[in-house]
Amino acid sequence: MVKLIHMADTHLGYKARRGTINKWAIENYSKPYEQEIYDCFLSVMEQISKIKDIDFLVHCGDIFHHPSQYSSYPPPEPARRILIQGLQIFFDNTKNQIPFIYIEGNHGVFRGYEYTPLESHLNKDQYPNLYYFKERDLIRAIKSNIPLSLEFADKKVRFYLFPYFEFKSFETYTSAYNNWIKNQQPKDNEYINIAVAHGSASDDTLHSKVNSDDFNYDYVALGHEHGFKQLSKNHYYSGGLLPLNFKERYENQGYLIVDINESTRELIVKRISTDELLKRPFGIIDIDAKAKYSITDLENHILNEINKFMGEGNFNHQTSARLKLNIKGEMTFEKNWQINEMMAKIRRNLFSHPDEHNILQLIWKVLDISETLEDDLSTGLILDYILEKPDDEFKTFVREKLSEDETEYDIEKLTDYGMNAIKRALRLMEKEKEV
Ligand SMILES: [Mn+2]
Repeated sequence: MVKLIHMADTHLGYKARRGTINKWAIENYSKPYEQEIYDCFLSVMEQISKIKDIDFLVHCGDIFHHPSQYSSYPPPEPARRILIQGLQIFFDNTKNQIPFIYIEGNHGVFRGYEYTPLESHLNKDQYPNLYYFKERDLIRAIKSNIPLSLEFADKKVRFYLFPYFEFKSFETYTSAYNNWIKNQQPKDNEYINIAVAHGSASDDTLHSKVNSDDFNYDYVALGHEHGFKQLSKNHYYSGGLLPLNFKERYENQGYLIVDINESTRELIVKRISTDELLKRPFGIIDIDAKAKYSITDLENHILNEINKFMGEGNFNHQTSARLKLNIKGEMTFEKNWQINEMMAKIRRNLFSHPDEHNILQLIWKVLDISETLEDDLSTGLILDYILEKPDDEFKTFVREKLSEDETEYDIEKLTDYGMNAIKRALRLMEKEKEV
């Protein structure tokens, strides 16, 4: 048996920022939920390093949360220290005998730089059994048309590495990648062949050869999707260690212990759940904003719901609740406005009396049930942000500009493009708000 531990997407340094109380964070180095991820990571490293007969630890990317697409800050100092501590625990307990294989994901890398926080923020050369692969290694392999792989002759195990690669942003490399990837096809069955990748078919960041059974890998260890997922007989996402945001609340987090039989290549995959370590309520509450409710009725109803999470009446950073209210109903512009005002007031009152409750985060979303999801992005949302009749106003603008220029273009088509650009930008903004 070859035994490997598969983990991914730890996102050290992630902070729940939006609508959180500053209590505890002010007098401490980290924020409450940020600290919870650190604690969880350290206990997982402790656990893993004590599992009997493990051969490899594989981490499929995003060990740091920062920098990311939305923030160019380096990992916060506690994140750096915790990673060093975690590595120390692992290598000490395994007496430096077990390889730790890490590939970069899309988080925790400086965009446009050759070095990464793993190099600038810790001394990776200090760990002789840490194997590290980044985008630059991938590009070098592509350019020289050689495999990006790692062989352990003593154990007869071979890893094929696929650090994160954004095909959309590097179109010039895409065809080169397509040519190169044949190098990543296992050359024999004598070795156990394992692919390690950060990416997902859902956002076009996982190559079809890795996503399929074409190359006959014995196991494919995946990162980037934050919940446990089995894609096929031997393709697995381990998920991260804790849900980061409300979207991830009902996905399963943890790590995997994978046993591979040398002769039959049969897999035994055991999931160790870590999301159960969450000691705090982390809930999405649906609020029905009935048409007959006055704003006071609604406020009382909401206070009732929040009261269920008030706890013992004293803020505790380890057990305080993270709450999101989805307030649904038929909305007028005025009602939407009133609800936002009311919620801001409720949160302000709550957070100015930290001795009376145990709530860490309170956020909300107002949903107009008369709009479909599609409409929500085209008219509803644009209306909230910018214009009353975006299509018409945009068309008028385009027409004016074109007549000034005395050029002839297809106004309908240009309006279409413009609207698409706005929708795309809004989708990004909405996505950013979620994390
Ligand atoms: Mn990722």
